[in-house]
Amino acid sequence: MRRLIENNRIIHALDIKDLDKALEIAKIVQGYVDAIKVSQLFVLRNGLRAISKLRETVNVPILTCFKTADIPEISKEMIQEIIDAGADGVTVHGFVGRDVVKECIKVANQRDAYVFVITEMSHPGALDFMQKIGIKIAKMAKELNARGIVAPATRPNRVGLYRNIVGNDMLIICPGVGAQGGKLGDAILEGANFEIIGRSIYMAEDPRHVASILCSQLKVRLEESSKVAQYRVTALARDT
Ligand code: NUP
Repeated sequence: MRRLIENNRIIHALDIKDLDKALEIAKIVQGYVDAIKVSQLFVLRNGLRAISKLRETVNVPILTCFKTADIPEISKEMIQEIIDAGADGVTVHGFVGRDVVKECIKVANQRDAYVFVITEMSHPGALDFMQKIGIKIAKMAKELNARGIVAPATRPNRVGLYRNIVGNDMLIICPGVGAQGGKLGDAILEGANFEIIGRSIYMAEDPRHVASILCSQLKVRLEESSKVAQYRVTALARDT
């Protein structure tokens, strides 16, 4: 399995219809992102084989977000199929409960793949039901030793709350930057490991250029804020 490395700290969500175009974009942006993520839509349109084709095209990990949410016996087989098709990581909904998440983690661990448990989604409707149970889901994910969670870049303050719950041993990946209104870097500054960006990159006229710009803007933002943080620490130290 390919490992996630915090280099550019961007995961590209490639929800594009045409497989050849998707492979082309994956190839040209891979130097600026740390993983490529595909959704169920990608497989519905292009077939399960498209995951391994994508994996053969790039060197970065391939994450899938099928948001598995069935009974344990079915969910675990779904996870198994997705990983066997070439995914380095999968997602499972947390709201379906402990038994499902536990089975999915077990199967993924046997194959050395990442499991991310979805806490609270990034769209406005997540406020209807999901947000109310998100913290409980994060606690469960930690207890079950999931590799990570998915949290909303559209609500960076929530990312901070989730980081406090899961501690530093778990990964937090955050969709919602760009097209959904999340600001580049906000989620990472609140404790996320990676931000997921889809349309802002693949719908651009020049996806490679946009990916490179986002990548350098994020680096600058993170460097500047660590300088600010250092400055504040020094300033506080002077006060004592
Ligand atoms: O809460 C979630 N929000 C979300 O947007 C969980 C997700 N998996 N996603 C996915 O992230 C969504 O399916 C899409 O693939 C990507 C965001 O893409 P974009 O809004 O940057 O185009």
